[in-house]
Amino acid sequence: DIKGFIFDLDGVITLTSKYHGQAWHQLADELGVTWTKALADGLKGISRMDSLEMILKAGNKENDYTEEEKIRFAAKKNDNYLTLIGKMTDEDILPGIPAFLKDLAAHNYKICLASASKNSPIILEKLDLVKYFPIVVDPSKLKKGKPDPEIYVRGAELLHLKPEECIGIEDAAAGIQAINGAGETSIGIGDATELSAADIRFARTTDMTLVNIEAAMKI
Ligand code: B16
Ligand code: MG
Repeated sequence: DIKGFIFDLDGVITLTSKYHGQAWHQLADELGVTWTKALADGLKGISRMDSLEMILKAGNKENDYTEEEKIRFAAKKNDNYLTLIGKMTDEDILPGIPAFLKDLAAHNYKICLASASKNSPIILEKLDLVKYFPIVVDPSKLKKGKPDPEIYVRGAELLHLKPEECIGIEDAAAGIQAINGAGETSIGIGDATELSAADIRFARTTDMTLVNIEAAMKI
């Protein structure tokens, strides 16, 4: 039986990717790395330092900087990002998500957040969603980022549930891979081709309702 839902943040609850993109784009320009849509898409779900490595690699610059310089670049990106997300409000929650969370809580499902973002507590506060997410996986305590299953394994542990009792919700291929690897049921939100590995897929957040999930699987 399904007893818990483990949520990704960016692309599922809100669209922070545009702000991540803007902040990384600015840094890429400063480093002389050509910014492309493929690069922006590839960064979804990937940790901050892994994102920086990807950008440097795209510009053949992965060996050009010391670890110290890389940490400085990532900190600079994050400063820009924090400025960009500073104006977020509950209007930035994706459509259908507040109703879905309310429905889950009304049915006593356990809920937690499994975002790679170290900024997710700030974002949950800005979106006024802390009441639904008293439990948040701390990504700084994990050894590996998505697509490694660790973050979803940890999410189930924090909910005191077995993986098979959990549904994970993701918008990125790396995230679906992490959920599947953890032995949980995966819901993908978005493009069918990108999310072909998802157990259940919805084109948009408004389609993700308990009724539709029940129709896709018996819970
Ligand atoms: P931060 P998610 C991820 O969030 C983003 O998709 C990814 O682009 C970002 O680099 C990562 O969080 C780390 O974020 O720099 O704020 O710690 O999709 O796992 O909710
Ligand atoms: Mg995501």
